[in-house]
Amino acid sequence: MQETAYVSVGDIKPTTQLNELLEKVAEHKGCGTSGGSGKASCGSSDGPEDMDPEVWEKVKNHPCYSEEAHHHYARMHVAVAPACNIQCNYCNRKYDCANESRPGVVSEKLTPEQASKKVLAVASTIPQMTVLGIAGPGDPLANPEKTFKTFELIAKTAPDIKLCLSTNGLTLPDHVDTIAGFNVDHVTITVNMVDPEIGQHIYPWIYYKKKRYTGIDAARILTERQMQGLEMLTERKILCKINSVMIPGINDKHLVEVNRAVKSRGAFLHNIMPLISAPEHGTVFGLNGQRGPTAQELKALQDSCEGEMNMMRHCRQCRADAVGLLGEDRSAEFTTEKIDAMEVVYDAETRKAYQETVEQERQATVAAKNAEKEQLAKLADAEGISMLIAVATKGHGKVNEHFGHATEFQIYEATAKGAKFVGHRRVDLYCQGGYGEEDSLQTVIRAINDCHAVFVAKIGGCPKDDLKKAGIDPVDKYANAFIEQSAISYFMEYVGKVQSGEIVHQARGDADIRQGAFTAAAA
Ligand code: CLF
Ligand code: SF4
Repeated sequence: MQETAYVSVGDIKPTTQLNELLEKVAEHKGCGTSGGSGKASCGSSDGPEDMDPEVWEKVKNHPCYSEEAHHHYARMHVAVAPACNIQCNYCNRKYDCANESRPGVVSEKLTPEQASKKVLAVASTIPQMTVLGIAGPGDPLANPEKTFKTFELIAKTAPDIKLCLSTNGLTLPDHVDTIAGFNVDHVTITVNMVDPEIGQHIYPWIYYKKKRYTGIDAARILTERQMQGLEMLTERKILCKINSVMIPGINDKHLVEVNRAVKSRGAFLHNIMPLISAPEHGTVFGLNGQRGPTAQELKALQDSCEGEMNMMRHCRQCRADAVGLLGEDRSAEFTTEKIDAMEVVYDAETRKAYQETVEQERQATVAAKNAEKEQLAKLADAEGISMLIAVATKGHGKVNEHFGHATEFQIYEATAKGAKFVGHRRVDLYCQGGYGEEDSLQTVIRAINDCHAVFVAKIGGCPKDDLKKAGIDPVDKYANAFIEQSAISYFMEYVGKVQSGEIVHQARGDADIRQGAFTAAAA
Protein backbone atom coordinates (compact mmCIF):
# COMPACT_ATOMS: atom_id res chain seq x y z
CA MET A 1 0.00 0.00 0.00
CA GLN A 2 1.44 3.40 -0.92
CA GLU A 3 2.42 5.80 1.86
CA THR A 4 0.55 8.84 3.00
CA ALA A 5 -0.07 11.54 0.43
CA TYR A 6 -2.90 13.25 2.26
CA VAL A 7 -2.98 16.79 3.67
CA SER A 8 -2.14 16.82 7.37
CA VAL A 9 -3.58 19.35 9.81
CA GLY A 10 -0.22 21.12 9.92
CA ASP A 11 -0.36 21.68 6.15
CA ILE A 12 -3.72 23.33 6.21
CA LYS A 13 -3.78 27.00 5.33
CA PRO A 14 -5.44 29.65 7.53
CA THR A 15 -9.15 30.00 7.23
CA THR A 16 -10.91 32.45 4.94
CA GLN A 17 -13.41 34.83 6.56
CA LEU A 18 -16.59 33.03 7.55
CA ASN A 19 -18.79 35.40 5.60
CA GLU A 20 -16.81 34.87 2.45
CA LEU A 21 -17.11 31.16 2.96
CA LEU A 22 -20.84 31.38 3.60
CA GLU A 23 -21.31 33.32 0.38
CA LYS A 24 -19.10 30.97 -1.58
CA VAL A 25 -20.85 27.92 -0.26
CA ALA A 26 -24.31 29.39 -0.74
CA GLU A 27 -23.56 29.73 -4.45
CA HIS A 28 -23.33 25.98 -4.76
CA LYS A 29 -26.52 24.24 -5.73
CA GLY A 30 -28.19 22.63 -2.79
CA CYS A 31 -25.85 23.77 -0.04
CA GLY A 32 -27.99 25.48 2.45
CA THR A 33 -27.75 27.54 5.53
CA SER A 34 -31.34 27.17 6.52
CA GLY A 35 -32.23 24.70 9.14
CA GLY A 36 -31.71 23.85 12.72
CA SER A 37 -32.34 21.43 15.34
CA GLY A 38 -35.29 20.81 17.42
CA LYS A 39 -36.38 17.43 16.24
CA ALA A 40 -34.74 14.62 14.45
CA SER A 41 -37.33 12.63 12.71
CA CYS A 42 -36.19 9.32 11.42
CA GLY A 43 -39.72 8.76 10.34
CA SER A 44 -40.55 9.42 13.97
CA SER A 45 -40.47 12.90 15.49
CA ASP A 46 -38.00 12.00 18.20
CA GLY A 47 -36.00 15.03 19.22
CA PRO A 48 -33.69 16.18 22.00
CA GLU A 49 -36.57 16.37 24.45
CA ASP A 50 -37.59 12.73 24.01
CA MET A 51 -34.28 11.12 23.14
CA ASP A 52 -31.30 10.04 25.20
CA PRO A 53 -28.86 13.03 24.91
CA GLU A 54 -26.07 10.66 23.92
CA VAL A 55 -28.17 9.31 21.03
CA TRP A 56 -29.30 12.79 20.06
CA GLU A 57 -25.67 13.93 19.76
CA LYS A 58 -25.04 11.04 17.37
CA VAL A 59 -28.04 11.59 15.09
CA LYS A 60 -28.68 15.33 15.09
CA ASN A 61 -26.44 16.11 12.13
CA HIS A 62 -26.36 12.73 10.40
CA PRO A 63 -28.40 13.14 7.20
CA CYS A 64 -29.39 9.47 7.01
CA TYR A 65 -30.25 8.90 10.68
CA SER A 66 -32.36 12.06 10.98
CA GLU A 67 -34.92 12.95 8.30
CA GLU A 68 -34.88 16.56 9.39
CA ALA A 69 -31.07 16.78 9.29
CA HIS A 70 -31.04 15.62 5.69
CA HIS A 71 -32.37 18.96 4.53
CA HIS A 72 -29.32 20.67 6.02
CA TYR A 73 -26.35 18.33 6.33
CA ALA A 74 -24.42 16.45 3.67
CA ARG A 75 -22.57 13.15 3.56
CA MET A 76 -19.89 11.77 1.34
CA HIS A 77 -18.76 8.29 0.41
CA VAL A 78 -15.31 7.16 -0.65
CA ALA A 79 -15.09 4.13 -2.93
CA VAL A 80 -12.18 2.29 -1.30
CA ALA A 81 -13.67 -1.21 -0.96
CA PRO A 82 -13.83 -3.08 -4.32
CA ALA A 83 -14.16 -6.74 -3.24
CA CYS A 84 -17.25 -8.57 -2.01
CA ASN A 85 -17.75 -11.90 -0.24
CA ILE A 86 -21.35 -12.68 -1.18
CA GLN A 87 -23.54 -12.53 -4.27
CA CYS A 88 -26.92 -10.79 -4.21
CA ASN A 89 -29.32 -11.45 -7.08
CA TYR A 90 -29.88 -7.70 -7.48
CA CYS A 91 -26.17 -6.97 -7.96
CA ASN A 92 -23.95 -7.00 -11.01
CA ARG A 93 -20.30 -6.86 -10.00
CA LYS A 94 -19.50 -4.63 -12.94
CA TYR A 95 -21.24 -1.89 -10.97
CA ASP A 96 -21.24 -0.79 -7.33
CA CYS A 97 -22.71 -2.57 -4.30
CA ALA A 98 -26.44 -2.29 -4.83
CA ASN A 99 -27.10 -2.48 -1.08
CA GLU A 100 -26.41 1.25 -0.85
CA SER A 101 -25.89 2.32 -4.43
CA ARG A 102 -28.00 2.72 -7.51
CA PRO A 103 -27.28 -0.06 -9.98
CA GLY A 104 -25.66 1.02 -13.21
CA VAL A 105 -23.29 3.55 -11.63
CA VAL A 106 -19.55 2.96 -11.44
CA SER A 107 -17.37 4.83 -8.97
CA GLU A 108 -13.76 5.91 -9.31
CA LYS A 109 -11.92 3.57 -6.95
CA LEU A 110 -9.55 5.22 -4.48
CA THR A 111 -6.69 4.24 -2.22
CA PRO A 112 -7.12 5.17 1.46
CA GLU A 113 -4.64 8.01 0.93
CA GLN A 114 -6.54 9.38 -2.06
CA ALA A 115 -9.77 8.99 -0.10
CA SER A 116 -8.40 10.93 2.85
CA LYS A 117 -7.30 13.76 0.58
CA LYS A 118 -10.73 13.81 -1.04
CA VAL A 119 -12.45 14.05 2.34
CA LEU A 120 -10.44 17.14 3.26
CA ALA A 121 -11.16 18.72 -0.14
CA VAL A 122 -14.89 18.13 0.24
CA ALA A 123 -14.96 19.17 3.91
CA SER A 124 -13.30 22.47 3.09
CA THR A 125 -15.71 23.18 0.22
CA ILE A 126 -18.91 21.92 1.86
CA PRO A 127 -18.74 22.82 5.57
CA GLN A 128 -22.05 21.14 6.29
CA MET A 129 -20.59 17.78 5.18
CA THR A 130 -20.65 16.02 8.52
CA VAL A 131 -20.46 12.31 7.71
CA LEU A 132 -18.03 10.11 5.82
CA GLY A 133 -19.50 6.76 4.81
CA ILE A 134 -17.83 3.74 3.27
CA ALA A 135 -20.43 1.81 1.33
CA GLY A 136 -18.60 0.06 -1.48
CA PRO A 137 -18.21 -0.38 -4.34
CA GLY A 138 -18.06 -3.92 -2.83
CA ASP A 139 -18.41 -4.68 0.86
CA PRO A 140 -16.31 -2.51 3.23
CA LEU A 141 -15.67 -5.43 5.61
CA ALA A 142 -14.56 -7.71 2.78
CA ASN A 143 -11.81 -5.05 2.39
CA PRO A 144 -10.97 -4.42 6.05
CA GLU A 145 -7.43 -3.09 5.57
CA LYS A 146 -8.50 -0.42 3.09
CA THR A 147 -11.61 0.50 5.06
CA PHE A 148 -9.88 0.85 8.42
CA LYS A 149 -6.81 2.59 6.98
CA THR A 150 -9.17 5.19 5.53
CA PHE A 151 -10.87 5.64 8.90
CA GLU A 152 -7.50 5.96 10.60
CA LEU A 153 -6.34 8.70 8.24
CA ILE A 154 -9.56 10.65 8.52
CA ALA A 155 -9.79 10.35 12.30
CA LYS A 156 -6.33 11.95 12.44
CA THR A 157 -6.88 14.79 9.99
CA ALA A 158 -10.59 15.59 10.32
CA PRO A 159 -11.78 14.40 13.75
CA ASP A 160 -14.99 16.45 13.52
CA ILE A 161 -16.32 14.18 10.75
CA LYS A 162 -18.50 11.25 11.81
CA LEU A 163 -17.49 7.86 10.43
CA CYS A 164 -20.16 5.59 8.99
CA LEU A 165 -20.10 2.12 7.49
CA SER A 166 -22.48 -0.04 5.49
CA THR A 167 -22.01 -3.80 5.23
CA ASN A 168 -23.70 -7.03 4.18
CA GLY A 169 -22.77 -8.28 7.68
CA LEU A 170 -21.06 -11.57 6.80
CA THR A 171 -17.77 -10.71 8.51
CA LEU A 172 -19.20 -8.08 10.85
CA PRO A 173 -18.73 -10.05 14.13
CA ASP A 174 -14.99 -10.29 13.40
CA HIS A 175 -14.62 -6.52 13.16
CA VAL A 176 -16.91 -5.10 15.83
CA ASP A 177 -14.06 -4.29 18.23
CA THR A 178 -12.09 -2.51 15.50
CA ILE A 179 -15.21 -0.56 14.50
CA ALA A 180 -15.75 0.49 18.12
CA GLY A 181 -12.03 1.34 18.41
CA PHE A 182 -12.37 3.89 15.59
CA ASN A 183 -15.40 5.48 17.34
CA VAL A 184 -17.65 4.60 14.43
CA ASP A 185 -21.09 5.48 15.78
CA HIS A 186 -23.19 4.42 12.80
CA VAL A 187 -23.26 1.05 11.09
CA THR A 188 -25.72 -0.12 8.46
CA ILE A 189 -26.37 -3.83 7.87
CA THR A 190 -28.35 -4.94 4.84
CA VAL A 191 -30.82 -7.56 6.09
CA ASN A 192 -33.20 -8.87 3.45
CA MET A 193 -34.37 -11.93 5.35
CA VAL A 194 -34.16 -13.79 8.64
CA ASP A 195 -35.45 -17.03 7.10
CA PRO A 196 -32.93 -19.02 5.01
CA GLU A 197 -35.81 -20.49 2.95
CA ILE A 198 -36.45 -16.98 1.67
CA GLY A 199 -32.76 -16.05 1.66
CA GLN A 200 -31.87 -18.77 -0.85
CA HIS A 201 -33.90 -16.85 -3.47
CA ILE A 202 -31.89 -13.69 -2.85
CA TYR A 203 -28.32 -14.98 -2.32
CA PRO A 204 -26.97 -17.68 -4.67
CA TRP A 205 -23.70 -17.99 -2.73
CA ILE A 206 -21.44 -16.63 -0.02
CA TYR A 207 -17.70 -17.04 0.53
CA TYR A 208 -17.03 -17.67 4.22
CA LYS A 209 -13.89 -18.92 5.97
CA LYS A 210 -12.25 -19.78 2.63
CA LYS A 211 -15.22 -21.89 1.54
CA ARG A 212 -18.05 -21.24 -0.87
CA TYR A 213 -21.58 -22.01 0.38
CA THR A 214 -24.75 -22.04 -1.73
CA GLY A 215 -28.52 -22.24 -1.26
CA ILE A 216 -30.06 -22.55 2.21
CA ASP A 217 -26.65 -23.10 3.87
CA ALA A 218 -25.37 -19.80 2.51
CA ALA A 219 -28.47 -17.92 3.63
CA ARG A 220 -28.41 -19.53 7.09
CA ILE A 221 -24.77 -18.55 7.74
CA LEU A 222 -25.44 -15.03 6.46
CA THR A 223 -28.47 -14.41 8.65
CA GLU A 224 -26.76 -15.85 11.75
CA ARG A 225 -23.72 -13.63 11.22
CA GLN A 226 -25.87 -10.56 10.58
CA MET A 227 -27.90 -11.04 13.77
CA GLN A 228 -24.78 -11.76 15.81
CA GLY A 229 -23.07 -8.63 14.44
CA LEU A 230 -26.16 -6.53 15.17
CA GLU A 231 -26.30 -7.73 18.78
CA MET A 232 -22.59 -7.07 19.28
CA LEU A 233 -22.89 -3.53 17.91
CA THR A 234 -25.92 -2.57 19.96
CA GLU A 235 -24.27 -3.95 23.12
CA ARG A 236 -21.54 -1.38 22.45
CA LYS A 237 -24.16 1.37 21.93
CA ILE A 238 -23.26 1.78 18.25
CA LEU A 239 -26.34 2.97 16.35
CA CYS A 240 -27.44 0.41 13.78
CA LYS A 241 -29.52 1.08 10.74
CA ILE A 242 -30.96 -1.87 8.85
CA ASN A 243 -31.34 -1.60 5.09
CA SER A 244 -33.75 -4.04 3.46
CA VAL A 245 -34.38 -4.32 -0.26
CA MET A 246 -38.11 -4.89 -0.91
CA ILE A 247 -38.47 -7.60 -3.57
CA PRO A 248 -42.15 -8.19 -4.42
CA GLY A 249 -43.16 -11.85 -4.26
CA ILE A 250 -39.92 -12.84 -2.52
CA ASN A 251 -39.45 -10.96 0.75
CA ASP A 252 -42.09 -8.19 0.75
CA LYS A 253 -44.37 -9.82 3.32
CA HIS A 254 -41.43 -11.29 5.22
CA LEU A 255 -39.90 -7.85 5.86
CA VAL A 256 -42.41 -7.29 8.67
CA GLU A 257 -40.77 -10.25 10.43
CA VAL A 258 -37.32 -8.85 9.64
CA ASN A 259 -38.45 -5.58 11.19
CA ARG A 260 -39.43 -7.35 14.42
CA ALA A 261 -36.21 -9.38 14.52
CA VAL A 262 -33.93 -6.37 14.16
CA LYS A 263 -35.96 -4.25 16.54
CA SER A 264 -35.72 -6.90 19.23
CA ARG A 265 -31.93 -6.85 18.84
CA GLY A 266 -31.73 -3.09 19.36
CA ALA A 267 -31.59 -1.68 15.79
CA PHE A 268 -32.21 2.07 15.77
CA LEU A 269 -33.66 2.61 12.31
CA HIS A 270 -35.09 0.52 9.48
CA ASN A 271 -34.69 1.62 5.86
CA ILE A 272 -36.84 -0.43 3.47
CA MET A 273 -35.67 0.40 -0.04
CA PRO A 274 -37.25 -0.55 -3.37
CA LEU A 275 -35.57 -3.11 -5.58
CA ILE A 276 -34.33 -1.31 -8.67
CA SER A 277 -34.09 -3.83 -11.42
CA ALA A 278 -33.81 -3.55 -15.19
CA PRO A 279 -32.51 -6.00 -17.81
CA GLU A 280 -29.72 -3.57 -18.80
CA HIS A 281 -28.23 -3.84 -15.29
CA GLY A 282 -27.45 -7.49 -16.07
CA THR A 283 -28.47 -8.74 -12.61
CA VAL A 284 -30.25 -12.04 -12.04
CA PHE A 285 -33.41 -10.20 -11.03
CA GLY A 286 -33.08 -7.75 -13.92
CA LEU A 287 -32.71 -10.53 -16.46
CA ASN A 288 -35.51 -12.73 -15.11
CA GLY A 289 -38.02 -9.87 -15.07
CA GLN A 290 -38.31 -9.49 -11.30
CA ARG A 291 -40.13 -6.21 -10.75
CA GLY A 292 -39.54 -3.62 -8.04
CA PRO A 293 -42.37 -2.35 -5.81
CA THR A 294 -44.60 0.58 -6.71
CA ALA A 295 -44.44 3.74 -4.62
CA GLN A 296 -47.72 2.73 -2.96
CA GLU A 297 -46.54 -0.79 -2.13
CA LEU A 298 -43.38 0.59 -0.57
CA LYS A 299 -45.27 3.18 1.48
CA ALA A 300 -47.80 0.60 2.68
CA LEU A 301 -45.02 -1.67 3.94
CA GLN A 302 -43.18 1.22 5.59
CA ASP A 303 -46.44 2.34 7.23
CA SER A 304 -47.12 -1.16 8.54
CA CYS A 305 -43.67 -1.35 10.15
CA GLU A 306 -43.73 2.16 11.57
CA GLY A 307 -45.44 1.21 14.82
CA GLU A 308 -42.58 -1.19 15.49
CA MET A 309 -39.62 1.17 15.08
CA ASN A 310 -38.31 4.32 13.38
CA MET A 311 -38.52 4.02 9.62
CA MET A 312 -36.23 5.83 7.22
CA ARG A 313 -38.06 7.12 4.17
CA HIS A 314 -35.61 9.64 2.77
CA CYS A 315 -32.94 7.24 1.47
CA ARG A 316 -31.76 8.08 -2.06
CA GLN A 317 -29.88 4.82 -2.68
CA CYS A 318 -26.81 6.89 -3.37
CA ARG A 319 -23.57 6.05 -5.14
CA ALA A 320 -20.49 4.54 -3.47
CA ASP A 321 -18.77 7.88 -4.22
CA ALA A 322 -21.75 10.18 -3.49
CA VAL A 323 -21.04 13.73 -2.31
CA GLY A 324 -23.50 16.35 -1.08
CA LEU A 325 -26.95 16.58 0.39
CA LEU A 326 -29.00 13.41 -0.08
CA GLY A 327 -30.70 13.73 -3.45
CA GLU A 328 -27.98 15.86 -5.04
CA ASP A 329 -24.82 14.57 -6.63
CA ARG A 330 -21.68 16.68 -6.53
CA SER A 331 -19.24 13.82 -7.04
CA ALA A 332 -18.22 15.22 -10.46
CA GLU A 333 -16.73 18.27 -8.69
CA PHE A 334 -14.33 16.06 -6.74
CA THR A 335 -12.60 13.76 -9.21
CA THR A 336 -8.98 12.90 -8.39
CA GLU A 337 -7.81 15.22 -11.18
CA LYS A 338 -9.84 18.15 -9.85
CA ILE A 339 -8.75 17.54 -6.25
CA ASP A 340 -5.09 17.54 -7.31
CA ALA A 341 -5.61 21.00 -8.80
CA MET A 342 -7.55 22.27 -5.78
CA GLU A 343 -6.29 24.50 -3.00
CA VAL A 344 -7.55 22.74 0.11
CA VAL A 345 -8.35 25.06 3.00
CA TYR A 346 -9.60 22.85 5.81
CA ASP A 347 -10.32 24.54 9.09
CA ALA A 348 -12.33 22.86 11.82
CA GLU A 349 -13.26 26.18 13.48
CA THR A 350 -14.71 27.57 10.25
CA ARG A 351 -16.71 24.41 9.78
CA LYS A 352 -18.00 24.62 13.33
CA ALA A 353 -19.01 28.27 12.93
CA TYR A 354 -20.79 27.48 9.69
CA GLN A 355 -22.66 24.59 11.27
CA GLU A 356 -23.79 26.89 14.09
CA THR A 357 -25.50 29.12 11.53
CA VAL A 358 -27.09 26.00 10.04
CA GLU A 359 -28.41 25.10 13.49
CA GLN A 360 -29.95 28.55 14.02
CA GLU A 361 -31.81 28.42 10.75
CA ARG A 362 -32.81 24.81 11.39
CA GLN A 363 -34.41 25.93 14.63
CA ALA A 364 -36.32 28.60 12.68
CA THR A 365 -37.75 25.80 10.49
CA VAL A 366 -38.93 23.88 13.52
CA ALA A 367 -40.38 26.98 15.18
CA ALA A 368 -42.34 27.85 12.02
CA LYS A 369 -43.73 24.33 11.78
CA ASN A 370 -44.73 24.28 15.43
CA ALA A 371 -46.48 27.65 15.16
CA GLU A 372 -48.51 26.36 12.21
CA LYS A 373 -49.30 23.15 14.10
CA GLU A 374 -50.81 25.19 16.92
CA GLN A 375 -53.23 26.66 14.40
CA LEU A 376 -53.89 23.20 13.05
CA ALA A 377 -54.92 22.01 16.51
CA LYS A 378 -57.81 24.46 16.41
CA LEU A 379 -59.18 22.90 13.23
CA ALA A 380 -62.34 20.85 13.84
CA ASP A 381 -63.61 17.88 11.81
CA ALA A 382 -60.45 17.39 9.76
CA GLU A 383 -60.03 13.77 10.84
CA GLY A 384 -60.24 11.48 7.86
CA ILE A 385 -58.89 14.06 5.44
CA SER A 386 -55.37 13.46 4.23
CA MET A 387 -53.43 14.49 1.19
CA LEU A 388 -50.05 14.08 -0.43
CA ILE A 389 -48.14 17.14 -1.57
CA ALA A 390 -45.17 17.04 -3.94
CA VAL A 391 -42.48 19.64 -3.23
CA ALA A 392 -39.71 20.97 -5.47
CA THR A 393 -36.76 21.75 -3.23
CA LYS A 394 -32.99 21.99 -3.44
CA GLY A 395 -32.47 21.82 0.33
CA HIS A 396 -32.72 24.12 3.38
CA GLY A 397 -36.18 22.66 4.19
CA LYS A 398 -37.71 25.21 1.81
CA VAL A 399 -39.86 25.31 -1.33
CA ASN A 400 -37.04 26.72 -3.42
CA GLU A 401 -36.80 24.85 -6.72
CA HIS A 402 -38.43 25.69 -10.04
CA PHE A 403 -40.81 23.07 -11.41
CA GLY A 404 -38.78 22.73 -14.60
CA HIS A 405 -35.46 22.25 -12.77
CA ALA A 406 -36.59 19.50 -10.39
CA THR A 407 -35.11 16.04 -10.81
CA GLU A 408 -37.03 14.77 -7.80
CA PHE A 409 -40.04 15.81 -5.76
CA GLN A 410 -40.20 15.30 -2.01
CA ILE A 411 -43.56 13.92 -0.91
CA TYR A 412 -45.26 15.14 2.27
CA GLU A 413 -48.41 13.73 3.80
CA ALA A 414 -50.63 16.38 5.41
CA THR A 415 -53.30 15.36 7.93
CA ALA A 416 -54.95 16.83 11.01
CA LYS A 417 -51.80 15.75 12.91
CA GLY A 418 -49.39 17.82 10.80
CA ALA A 419 -47.14 17.37 7.79
CA LYS A 420 -44.78 14.44 7.48
CA PHE A 421 -42.11 13.53 4.92
CA VAL A 422 -43.09 10.17 3.40
CA GLY A 423 -40.80 9.73 0.40
CA HIS A 424 -39.51 11.15 -2.81
CA ARG A 425 -40.07 10.59 -6.52
CA ARG A 426 -37.35 10.91 -9.08
CA VAL A 427 -38.43 12.48 -12.36
CA ASP A 428 -36.99 13.42 -15.72
CA LEU A 429 -35.99 17.07 -16.04
CA TYR A 430 -38.82 19.08 -17.64
CA CYS A 431 -36.93 22.25 -18.57
CA GLN A 432 -34.46 21.62 -21.39
CA GLY A 433 -32.88 25.08 -21.48
CA GLY A 434 -35.51 27.41 -22.83
CA TYR A 435 -38.25 24.95 -23.66
CA GLY A 436 -40.29 22.35 -21.83
CA GLU A 437 -40.09 18.70 -22.81
CA GLU A 438 -43.68 17.47 -23.20
CA ASP A 439 -42.75 13.79 -22.70
CA SER A 440 -40.95 14.65 -19.47
CA LEU A 441 -43.99 16.58 -18.26
CA GLN A 442 -46.15 13.51 -18.70
CA THR A 443 -43.69 11.38 -16.70
CA VAL A 444 -43.69 14.02 -13.94
CA ILE A 445 -47.48 14.03 -13.86
CA ARG A 446 -47.58 10.24 -13.70
CA ALA A 447 -45.00 10.21 -10.90
CA ILE A 448 -46.97 12.61 -8.67
CA ASN A 449 -50.46 11.67 -9.79
CA ASP A 450 -51.46 10.64 -6.26
CA CYS A 451 -50.72 14.16 -4.95
CA HIS A 452 -53.33 16.89 -4.46
CA ALA A 453 -50.81 19.68 -5.03
CA VAL A 454 -47.27 20.42 -6.13
CA PHE A 455 -45.37 23.23 -4.37
CA VAL A 456 -42.80 25.00 -6.50
CA ALA A 457 -40.76 28.22 -6.37
CA LYS A 458 -41.79 29.03 -9.93
CA ILE A 459 -43.70 27.39 -12.79
CA GLY A 460 -44.58 28.31 -16.37
CA GLY A 461 -48.08 28.57 -17.85
CA CYS A 462 -48.01 25.37 -19.93
CA PRO A 463 -47.08 22.88 -17.21
CA LYS A 464 -49.45 24.69 -14.86
CA ASP A 465 -52.40 24.05 -17.21
CA ASP A 466 -51.47 20.39 -17.74
CA LEU A 467 -51.10 19.79 -14.00
CA LYS A 468 -54.52 21.35 -13.37
CA LYS A 469 -56.06 19.13 -16.07
CA ALA A 470 -54.57 16.14 -14.23
CA GLY A 471 -56.20 17.34 -11.00
CA ILE A 472 -52.93 18.44 -9.34
CA ASP A 473 -52.93 21.97 -7.94
CA PRO A 474 -49.71 23.83 -8.94
CA VAL A 475 -48.88 26.16 -6.03
CA ASP A 476 -46.14 28.82 -6.21
CA LYS A 477 -47.33 31.10 -3.40
CA TYR A 478 -45.04 29.35 -0.90
CA ALA A 479 -41.84 30.15 -2.83
CA ASN A 480 -38.89 30.14 -0.41
CA ALA A 481 -41.14 29.37 2.58
CA PHE A 482 -40.53 26.40 4.90
CA ILE A 483 -42.00 23.19 3.51
CA GLU A 484 -43.82 21.74 6.51
CA GLN A 485 -45.26 25.10 7.56
CA SER A 486 -46.51 25.62 3.99
CA ALA A 487 -47.99 22.12 3.80
CA ILE A 488 -49.91 22.64 7.05
CA SER A 489 -51.13 26.06 5.89
CA TYR A 490 -52.31 24.60 2.55
CA PHE A 491 -54.03 21.71 4.32
CA MET A 492 -55.91 24.08 6.64
CA GLU A 493 -57.04 26.19 3.69
CA TYR A 494 -58.18 23.05 1.88
CA VAL A 495 -60.13 21.75 4.89
CA GLY A 496 -61.74 25.19 5.23
CA LYS A 497 -62.95 24.96 1.62
CA VAL A 498 -64.28 21.44 2.20
CA GLN A 499 -66.11 22.54 5.32
CA SER A 500 -67.65 25.56 3.59
CA GLY A 501 -68.86 23.33 0.75
CA GLU A 502 -66.70 25.11 -1.83
CA ILE A 503 -65.01 21.82 -2.78
CA VAL A 504 -65.61 18.12 -2.11
CA HIS A 505 -62.66 16.17 -0.73
CA GLN A 506 -61.67 13.29 -2.96
CA ALA A 507 -58.90 10.81 -2.31
CA ARG A 508 -56.44 10.66 -5.21
CA GLY A 509 -55.63 7.42 -7.02
CA ASP A 510 -52.26 5.72 -7.14
CA ALA A 511 -49.33 7.29 -8.93
CA ASP A 512 -48.28 5.46 -12.04
CA ILE A 513 -44.74 4.90 -10.89
CA ARG A 514 -42.47 2.04 -10.08
CA GLN A 515 -40.15 3.21 -7.30
CA GLY A 516 -36.78 4.00 -8.78
CA ALA A 517 -38.12 3.93 -12.34
CA PHE A 518 -37.00 7.43 -13.29
CA THR A 519 -33.33 7.20 -12.56
CA ALA A 520 -31.54 8.63 -15.55
CA ALA A 521 -31.43 12.24 -14.45
CA ALA A 522 -30.58 11.52 -10.85
CA ALA A 523 -27.93 8.90 -11.36
FE1 CLF B 1 -23.56 6.62 3.62
FE2 CLF B 1 -25.25 4.87 4.44
FE3 CLF B 1 -23.72 6.10 6.17
FE4 CLF B 1 -25.68 7.38 4.98
S1 CLF B 1 -25.88 6.62 2.82
S2 CLF B 1 -23.03 4.72 4.60
S3 CLF B 1 -25.90 5.66 6.38
S4 CLF B 1 -23.59 8.10 5.20
FE5 CLF B 1 -28.10 7.21 3.44
FE6 CLF B 1 -27.39 6.97 0.96
FE7 CLF B 1 -29.61 5.80 1.81
FE8 CLF B 1 -27.30 4.94 2.56
S5 CLF B 1 -29.22 7.95 1.70
S6 CLF B 1 -28.03 4.95 0.50
S7 CLF B 1 -29.05 5.31 3.86
FE1 SF4 C 1 -23.22 -6.64 -4.65
FE2 SF4 C 1 -23.15 -5.36 -2.31
FE3 SF4 C 1 -24.48 -7.71 -2.53
FE4 SF4 C 1 -21.79 -7.62 -2.60
S1 SF4 C 1 -23.13 -7.09 -0.86
S2 SF4 C 1 -23.14 -8.77 -4.01
S3 SF4 C 1 -21.38 -5.73 -3.74
S4 SF4 C 1 -25.01 -5.79 -3.55
